[in-house]
Amino acid sequence: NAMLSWQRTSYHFQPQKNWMNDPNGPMFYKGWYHFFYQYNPDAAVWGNIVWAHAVSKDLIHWLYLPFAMVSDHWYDINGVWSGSATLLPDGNIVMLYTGSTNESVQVQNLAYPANLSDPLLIDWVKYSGNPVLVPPPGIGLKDYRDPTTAWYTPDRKWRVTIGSKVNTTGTSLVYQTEDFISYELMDGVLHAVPGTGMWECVDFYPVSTIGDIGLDTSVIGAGVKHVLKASLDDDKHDYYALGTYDEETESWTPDNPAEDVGIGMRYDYGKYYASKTFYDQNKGRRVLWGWTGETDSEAADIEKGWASVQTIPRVVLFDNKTGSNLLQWPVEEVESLRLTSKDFINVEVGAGSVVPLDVGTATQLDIIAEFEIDEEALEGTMEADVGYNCSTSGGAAGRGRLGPFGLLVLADESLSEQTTVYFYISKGIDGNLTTFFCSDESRSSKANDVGKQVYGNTVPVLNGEKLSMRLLVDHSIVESFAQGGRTCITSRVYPTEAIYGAARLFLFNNATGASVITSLKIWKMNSAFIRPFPNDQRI
Ligand code: DQQ
Repeated sequence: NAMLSWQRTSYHFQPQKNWMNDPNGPMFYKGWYHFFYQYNPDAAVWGNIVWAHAVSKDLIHWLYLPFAMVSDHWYDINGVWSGSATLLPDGNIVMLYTGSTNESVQVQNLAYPANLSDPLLIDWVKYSGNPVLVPPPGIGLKDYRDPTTAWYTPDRKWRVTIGSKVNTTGTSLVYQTEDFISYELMDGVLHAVPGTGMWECVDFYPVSTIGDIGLDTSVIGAGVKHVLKASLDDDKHDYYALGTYDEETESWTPDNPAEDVGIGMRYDYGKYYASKTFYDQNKGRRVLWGWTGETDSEAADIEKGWASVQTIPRVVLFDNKTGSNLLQWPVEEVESLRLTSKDFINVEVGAGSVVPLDVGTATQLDIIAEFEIDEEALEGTMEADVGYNCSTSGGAAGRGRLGPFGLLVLADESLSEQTTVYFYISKGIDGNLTTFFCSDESRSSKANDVGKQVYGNTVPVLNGEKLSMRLLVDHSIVESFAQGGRTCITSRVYPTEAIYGAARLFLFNNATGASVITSLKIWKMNSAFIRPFPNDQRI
């Protein structure tokens, strides 16, 4: 439907039509980034799930390939569900995925490339002895899915973890294998958190505490922490925690039990789910993929004929300044889409004002902005807005002493539509400041049948740091990163006025008691080439 075509993104990965969900099996192989994804070939709603496949040289421009795996055996006839790739030291590639069987039981299956000399890895073979794993005693037949990338242990065995739940306790089982065909279930679980429900798409990987580099999945030892991430089926958010992995007991312990998996930090406080990392040996980094679903109605998805986008892949690092969170930042390759830029230096935004930023059409942007709040106001203010909450304190329209201030993106000239991304500072009686980073969708669209939430959370700001944000704007998605990626928010929005040439950009400051000084650099972004692989160029 051409009328809804402005909602398509221009540089985010999405299929040409129909439904997409989780990222699967990402890897770098023989010069190509491979990306698989949950896909419905028949409709713009979830169902009939196959593994679709695309390749890229740079994680930005993509070529669609034929489906890698479809439902064609009793053990995956109800769906080829999520899974992960493991690159073996001998050059082989192992793909483990969940099949939903003819009886809708969740089992784990093994697949591998038919031809390792094909850099495109077009053909995949399912192991003849599938399934290789079935739900063990005590685990529900439908609570057993999404195997991780395997890691290699000092006792020369591979280990894989698979999310599940026992009653309402979310957990992840660990298996040991030498050949990916026969497995031994380990005694203890990797970890479990009461009340968190089914853990989908578990991810488990090391991060370096001593250098800004990515680590391959099997790295252990000094200078390493382990991240455990679960996608909570009950509330559809991706939660992570930092902790220590003990390969003897095969268990993981959170650094801070109050910030455990599912009750603490999220990768992203907006619309973001079923994410997965991989180690990119090409650039020595760990790259995170995450799925952003629609927040409009199913009827609208059917009408427009497609649903979902993937966020721009993010590099994940341990934040050794705070020591307590990750940093996520869009891969550097996205900067190759930057076209002309405009700088705005030391723009004063008075309390209660809106300042237009003349960048012309503002549908495809990369924005870097720094904010300094008036020192005197900051110091002169006594207690302010203790108990502030992005979602419940009135959003961008709610006025406090020291916020909100930030950007209005995907706005029309009259501001009848706007998506806001902002900081809000609250001050305790002890003088301590807490900074919030939020995104308000409540006026993002005149349409009634779309989700319009106010998202966000606190963001750590260290002494001497300016407030900073980076935004990637692409028609109907806004990815926002505060303080170098300590807190991230993805908004899926459906403007009806602020589209094409009518989309504008503004600064705003709704604080009652402080002005802010802002400096920005704003790039117009090119579109990415995302299209079928040209037949005649297949090797
Ligand atoms: N999506 C897949 C499952 C996974 C869920 C099915 C998460 O494997 O648990 O499409 O979105």
